[in-house]
Amino acid sequence: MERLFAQHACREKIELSPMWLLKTEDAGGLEKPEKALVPSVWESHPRLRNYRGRAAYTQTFTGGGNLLFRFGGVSFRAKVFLNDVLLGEHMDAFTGFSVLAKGIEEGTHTVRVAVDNRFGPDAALHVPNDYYSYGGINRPVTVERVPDIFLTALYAVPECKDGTWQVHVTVTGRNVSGEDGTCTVRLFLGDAHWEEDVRFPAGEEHSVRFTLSCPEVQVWSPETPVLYTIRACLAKDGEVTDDLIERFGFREVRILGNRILLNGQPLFLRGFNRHEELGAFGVSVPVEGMMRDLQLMRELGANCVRTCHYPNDPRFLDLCDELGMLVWEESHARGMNEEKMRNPAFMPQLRTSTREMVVQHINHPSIFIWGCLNECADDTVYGEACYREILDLLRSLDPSRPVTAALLRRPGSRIFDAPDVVSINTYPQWYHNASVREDIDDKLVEIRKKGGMGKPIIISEIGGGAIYGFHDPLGEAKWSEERQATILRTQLEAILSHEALSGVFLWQFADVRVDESWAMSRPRTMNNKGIVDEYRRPKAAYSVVRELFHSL
Ligand code: ADA
Repeated sequence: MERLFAQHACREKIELSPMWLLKTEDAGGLEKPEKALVPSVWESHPRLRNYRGRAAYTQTFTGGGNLLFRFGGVSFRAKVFLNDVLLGEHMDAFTGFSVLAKGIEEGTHTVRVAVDNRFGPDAALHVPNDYYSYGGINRPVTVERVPDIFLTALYAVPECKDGTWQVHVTVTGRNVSGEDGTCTVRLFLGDAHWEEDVRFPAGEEHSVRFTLSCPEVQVWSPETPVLYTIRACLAKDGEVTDDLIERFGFREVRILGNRILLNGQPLFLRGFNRHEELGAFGVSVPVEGMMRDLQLMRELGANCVRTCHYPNDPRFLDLCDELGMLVWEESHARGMNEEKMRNPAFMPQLRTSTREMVVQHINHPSIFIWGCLNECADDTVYGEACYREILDLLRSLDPSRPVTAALLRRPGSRIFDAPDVVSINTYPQWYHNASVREDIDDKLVEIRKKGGMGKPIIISEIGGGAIYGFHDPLGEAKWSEERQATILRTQLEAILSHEALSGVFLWQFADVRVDESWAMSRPRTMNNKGIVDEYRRPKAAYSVVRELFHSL
């Protein structure tokens, strides 16, 4: 199941067995090929827990025609072969991609995915980091049989104009034949339908736009997460040849002065930073685990989640749409200094991650803000230019949502004027001993002085660590559950009573694995700042957060 709803009513899907054959190629791997479930990361295999290298996943299936292979995510270099012919490649674990095999004869075929999670200069975003870069096919794979002209995207962006809702729809089709072709594009939304004859030039992708007026709709909100289904069809000589189904919601996010408005009402964000990771499953989180995380967050009184530091599985976003959980989604990049940002591969890969995130996730009503470039070199001239470019790219890809970036906790940022919402990561009481109120007030002075005056401000990270099960009778020792609970209480009380702030994302929801190079400052080679551990066992801070989030 790659989504929580069917994306096609008429396109033929070729069922692949979830059981693939995995063969590793480097030291520390398997001696013999073994069966492996897809999706999953190879680190979930007890012998591959620390394997960093190359591997191949193979699978046979029966089918033919134009075959579209869609990958939700491969961590983190992928090359896809059909019967040993290279179809395409992709870099980065956190966005989907597809490859097409044209005019394949009916029969039994072998698909092979060569995966590589070794670090290297060609991988500018996947670097040894304060989270783990896993190996494997981490999100679902589908194979579909498509006609020569088929649908590749359906965007539905709602707008409330003079009190009336409309939705701007873009339907994109691709013609993979050698000749221009004309199809009827039909759109269905509720009881209404629209259609237009469209010419698709040979060998190209072509889009057509509709603005649909929707006078009577139910608005999506965290309390009433009402979703609408829209279906686009292609028809030829009266017969439907392809279709694509998407879900969206009618809701509006606006910035008014220093407040973020959702459907005209000011938002106060109470949320968590959540890495896409669950215990031994690593970054390949089963959908049941995603749902449970969201249930825990709701139980804790949260209304939002930040997908630090990369785009998430669309199934997680589907669940957020369903449950009314607001999402800050950000493209991939964490903690890059100027040297890393100057890697020639950095900006091209970041642009791709940003573009793929927005075009793949634009329909999710739960996403209320786009983010980028967590704690990179926003205090240097070069870094500033990168931030400005990516924030502008986000705006140009989707003018309907505000943009932000979680900035360094040290002073000197050059870009407080650039985002629509200013977001700050700070760890008073954990990394430094300042009073929380004074620490935040100092930062507010700096933000206002340097171009952020009048904008909404969010604390995008704050927290402290605890090792699950480590108790200090005096409650004073760092890494004890008691000390973490005290720190979070002090931090949250200061933030929740601060009139100038628009919300907080606690760092972090659950403990996560980190790269070994971080081990000396990260006991257990984990980032232990979760209020639950990697298996979601609550620490003492859990009930503190629940009490304070619910007190609002
Ligand atoms: C930063 C960073 C996080 C994490 C955190 C921490 O704010 O954005 O990814 O590393 O610090 O735990 O120190």
